[in-house]
Amino acid sequence: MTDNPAPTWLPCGRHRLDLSYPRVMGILNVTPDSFSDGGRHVALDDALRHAERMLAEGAAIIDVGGESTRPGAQAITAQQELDRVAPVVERLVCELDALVSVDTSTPAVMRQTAALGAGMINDVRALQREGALEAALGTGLPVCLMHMQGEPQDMQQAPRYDAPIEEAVMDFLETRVAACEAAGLRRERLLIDPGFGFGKTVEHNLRLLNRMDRMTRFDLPLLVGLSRKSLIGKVLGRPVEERLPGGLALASLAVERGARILRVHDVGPTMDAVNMTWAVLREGCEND
Ligand code: 7PJ
Repeated sequence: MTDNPAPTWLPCGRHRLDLSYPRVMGILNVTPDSFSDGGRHVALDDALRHAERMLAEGAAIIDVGGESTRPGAQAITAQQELDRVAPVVERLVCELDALVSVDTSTPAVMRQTAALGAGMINDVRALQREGALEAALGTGLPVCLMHMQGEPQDMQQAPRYDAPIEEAVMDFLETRVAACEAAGLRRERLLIDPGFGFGKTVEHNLRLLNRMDRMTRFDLPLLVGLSRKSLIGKVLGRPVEERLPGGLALASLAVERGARILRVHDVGPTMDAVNMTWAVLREGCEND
């Protein structure tokens, strides 16, 4: 098994996240469609119910995202993003006492959701937007730094790298971790994510997962998002609603390669896959 000496406890606002074993992060998308006009309150209640179910199934974190980062997605304003995300964060914190992570690159969203009780920042742009580093620093919350090449609008248009993909990703993350530390963000507050599907071909994604054990040299908690992604569709020829078995295989491999947080849509099945994988890895470890 991959020994990952990353810190065991991560302080996340009012919560402390135990990372001595792999944890599951449930995805809660607050998309524009679900928040149109009169459906707003219904959609908010639906989102809360979905989060409640993911928590009951064992999710340690609920990741709330208001800006679509899917390939080809269009940009939205900070206010639009805040209007989508803030009411959900507030209710998740107050009504469910959930550990909420906010999937955002927007400084104002980081600041305001932290004030509402969010416990983690998940930034697919690794705090590269203007003012994001300072905003994240001001919240005192842990931040997940993800690798992405390009922007969602164009990242999947023939992505290519001059170095082997795992080297390119690790170089980028090393640079971002250094920039964060230079700005005063403590290393104990950082997590890293190779960013599967973000400016990467199927071959890049497969190779990156296969060599992901190398990323444990950062001694930082490793977060991965593979759930329902198009690499599963492309390898298996499955539409998005039939990608769970493929996703569970990837989740299991990711845990073996050192992942400590799995960002997924299907919390219950992923818990079983992860816990089963961990039982085997831990047994091997204890008998050494
Ligand atoms: C990821 C994410 C990921 C992190 C999305 C999708 C696209 N955040 N946000 N890692 N993916 N940290 O879920 O298909 O892989 S949105």
